[in-house]
Amino acid sequence: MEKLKIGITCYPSLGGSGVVATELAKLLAERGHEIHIITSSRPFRLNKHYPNIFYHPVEVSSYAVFQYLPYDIALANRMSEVILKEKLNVLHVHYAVPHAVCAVLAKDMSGVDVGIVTTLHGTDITVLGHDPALNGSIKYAINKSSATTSVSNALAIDTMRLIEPKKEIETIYNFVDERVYRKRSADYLYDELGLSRDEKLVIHVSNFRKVKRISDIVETFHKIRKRTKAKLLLAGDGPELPTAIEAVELAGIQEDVMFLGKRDDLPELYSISHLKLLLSEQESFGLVLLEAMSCGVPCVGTAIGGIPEVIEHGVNGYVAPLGDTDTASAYALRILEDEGLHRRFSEEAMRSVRERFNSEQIVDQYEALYQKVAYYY
Ligand code: GMT
Repeated sequence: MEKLKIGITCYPSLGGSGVVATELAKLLAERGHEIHIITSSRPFRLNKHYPNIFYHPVEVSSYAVFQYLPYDIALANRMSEVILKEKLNVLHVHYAVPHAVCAVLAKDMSGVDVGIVTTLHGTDITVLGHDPALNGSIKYAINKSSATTSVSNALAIDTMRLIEPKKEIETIYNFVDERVYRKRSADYLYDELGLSRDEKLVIHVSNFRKVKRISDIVETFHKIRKRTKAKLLLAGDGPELPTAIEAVELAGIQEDVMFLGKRDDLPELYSISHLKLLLSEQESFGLVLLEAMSCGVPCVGTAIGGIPEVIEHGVNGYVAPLGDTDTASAYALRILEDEGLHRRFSEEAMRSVRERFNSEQIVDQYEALYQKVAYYY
């Protein structure tokens, strides 16, 4: 395929959409495309020099007259400069607000018919799509994009229902770098964290926001703990951390819950974990599920949003109704107490990542889309 010049914009420091955008940038660069990252700061996963990847920071000046800094205008301005200076063929923006709206403005400003690909990630539709102050601009940006993708079928359906765009939305699933997220030896963690080999390790990783329903995680674990020797590893940080600490204290299970904070060694943590819990009330995909599955960890999640597209119920994990911690803990115990089932689910989880969420195939899908919408000078 012809090598392209691709602009990528995402949130650089928060969440899975930035992670997916940055990992996509790296894999496209490895394939020889020239990638131009246009963001407010360097994405945290772009932590060293990568050949073929160039970074264009967006800077906004502060003036007394501004009540709010006009970041969106500065972003559109920068995008339009990069389109013209670098002769971009495609601009791929992750998360509709404000990135897709800015891309449309930037294209207009540049006067160049650059292809715009918008990828919807979740709350840009499921939360912001309900906001009357924003949903008109989201619809406009989708209609003006050359192509719009969504990270799950569930999110594509939600978008059609909520936003009613004129354009079709193609699902392109998220992926992980399988070279990083793979099962590996991490026995040193037992000593480092003071864990014992005869207990089951249940892990939850998130940004500890309300949608993650941390109290359900603690309640489910408490029910697991009543039946089997286990520890809950909580990795990540966010506004609901105090709620989690309170729930753990209330349940009196402080000895069995470890608050690990933000971690750089997730593949190692997954490699020693037996089960992952993700009991969110909203989740368009659940990238953390894929990261765990890629390391061979079976998952129990809620049957909402895109989670049932990632966890194949009864094949590599289970999905339980939202808020039903009895069912979630029963499924968890079934996996933890049956070694044969655990082994089968673990192998199926890794197979699923290899076959259904294979990074090579997913990058192929994005490349095919770019080829359809690219503008050639
Ligand atoms: O809105 C958020 O929760 C943050 C957003 C992000 O930027 O990480 O998460 C969404 O995008 C991820 C990557 O596609 C998905 O894995 C998450 O499921 C999705 N979050 C929600 O839908 C709540």
